[in-house]
Amino acid sequence: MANSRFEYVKDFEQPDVLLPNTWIVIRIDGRGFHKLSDHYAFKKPNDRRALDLMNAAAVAVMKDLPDLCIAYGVSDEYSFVFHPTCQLFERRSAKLVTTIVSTFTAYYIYLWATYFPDSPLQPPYLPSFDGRAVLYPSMQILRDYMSWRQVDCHINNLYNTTFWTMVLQGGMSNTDAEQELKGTVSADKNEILFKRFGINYNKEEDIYKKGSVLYRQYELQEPKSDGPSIDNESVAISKQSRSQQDKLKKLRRKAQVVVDHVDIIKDEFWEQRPWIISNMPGKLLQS
Ligand code: DGT
Ligand code: MG
Ligand code: MG
Repeated sequence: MANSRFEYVKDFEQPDVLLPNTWIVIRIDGRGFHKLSDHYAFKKPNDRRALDLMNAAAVAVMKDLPDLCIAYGVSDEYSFVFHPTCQLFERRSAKLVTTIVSTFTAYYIYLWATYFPDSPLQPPYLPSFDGRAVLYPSMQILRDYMSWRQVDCHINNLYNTTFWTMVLQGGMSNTDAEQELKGTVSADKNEILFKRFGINYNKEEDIYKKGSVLYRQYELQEPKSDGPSIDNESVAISKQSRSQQDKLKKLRRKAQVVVDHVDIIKDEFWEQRPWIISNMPGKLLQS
C-alpha cells in the first residue's frame, strides 16, 4: 500500500480484541419488534411462523460459521456462543458482532417470504437487529447465562399465555387482565389457565415453553460420572496446528445443525453432548 500523508488517520482506530480463553456470547435482538409484530399481525402470544423464521436464520448462521458451538433463541433474540479457543477474526469484537448480525439479518429477510408468503416486507417495517458481545470466564457462568435466558423464556411465556388467553378467550380488556395478573406467581397463572379455560400449561408446545437450542448433531454419549470437563481439552485445542484446526472445521461443517426445544438448565443436556463444551467434533451420525 502506498504511503500517503493521510495514513496517520489509521491510528484513530481502536483495538477491540476480546480477552483470550473466555466464552464469547453474541446476543442479537430484533429492533422495534413490538411494532413490527403488530404490522405483520404476528399471532399472540406466539406466532409459530415468526419463531420458525428466527430459527431458520439462526441455522444458516451456524452453518456459515462452524466456529459457533451452540445458539439459543427466544422471542426476537438469539444468543450465539463461540468457544474460549475460538480465533475467528483474531477475536475482534466488532468483526464478530457485525458478521453475526448482518448474516442473521440477511437470511431473515431472504427467508421471510417462505414463512410469511401473504405478507411481503414493506418499508419502513423492515427487520433489523442489534448485537453485543459479552464474555464469560468459565463454563459454569456460560451455563448460568444460558439458564438465565431459558428461565426468562419460561416466565415471559407463562405470563403472555395467561394474559392473551384472558383477553382473547376471556374477553377481558388489556388493562383488566394486566391488573389481575399483577403480583401473581406461577402457580396462580397455571390455575387461571386451568380453572377458567381448561388449559394445562404443561401441555403447551415446548418451542414456546423452552425456546430453541441449536447445536451440531453427533452421536449422543453416556454421561460421565465426573460431569463435563473442558480444561484439558481446551488446552489441547489451543496447541493445535493450523492444519489440525482446519480439519476440525471441516468435520464441524459435515455435522447437521439441529433445532431442539429441551431443558438446557439441567446437567443432562450438556453431559450427553460433550462436544458443545469441548469443541471437539463427536462421531457423525449415519444418515
Ligand atoms: P427493542 O428490542 O428495544 O428495539 O424493542 P422491541 O419492541 O423489539 O422489544 P423486545 O425485544 O423487548 O420485545 C420483543 C417484542 O417482539 C415484544 O413486543 C413481542 C414481539 N414478539 C416477538 N415474538 C412474537 C410473537 O411470536 N408473537 C407476537 N405477537 N409478538 C412477538
Ligand atoms: Mg427487540
Ligand atoms: Mg427482545
